[in-house]
Amino acid sequence: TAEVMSHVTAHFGKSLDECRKESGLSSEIMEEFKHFWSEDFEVVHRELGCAIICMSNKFSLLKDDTRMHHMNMDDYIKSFPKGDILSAKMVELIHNCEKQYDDIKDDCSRVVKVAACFKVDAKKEGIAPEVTMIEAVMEQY
Ligand code: BOM
Repeated sequence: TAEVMSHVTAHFGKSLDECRKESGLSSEIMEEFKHFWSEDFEVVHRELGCAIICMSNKFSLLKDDTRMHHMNMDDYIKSFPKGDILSAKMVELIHNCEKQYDDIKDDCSRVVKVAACFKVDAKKEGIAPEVTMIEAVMEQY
């Protein structure tokens, strides 16, 4: 659900600062990670893909081939309140997006495409949070 996704985003987003330098993601492109879900934020910058890789690595969410580690992602989502009702759907959506962009060799470019696809599909599924929902839980992390 969107509520659970707000918790995952609030926690995951905290690692952005640690990844800014190595990813080259400026605050002009993305001020805070919560804006990922904003209606008028476009998920297009290669640097955002690099940042998502760096952030995911903090939580061991990727395999050596820079694709999602299904079991670790499942465990990570389940660590949040009611995470068990989101985990399978989220892993499915991300994996479905990965399959669509598997031919892109550059890891950062591929991951930003996967992330954009995931944003669209999460909205379709009604599990995309509003930025205000993320703000409401951010202080818990
Ligand atoms: O193939 C690489 C898979 C990358 C997985 C991450 C995709 C989604 C990242 C953008 C959205 C984040 C929102 C919440 C935290 C997800 C872990």
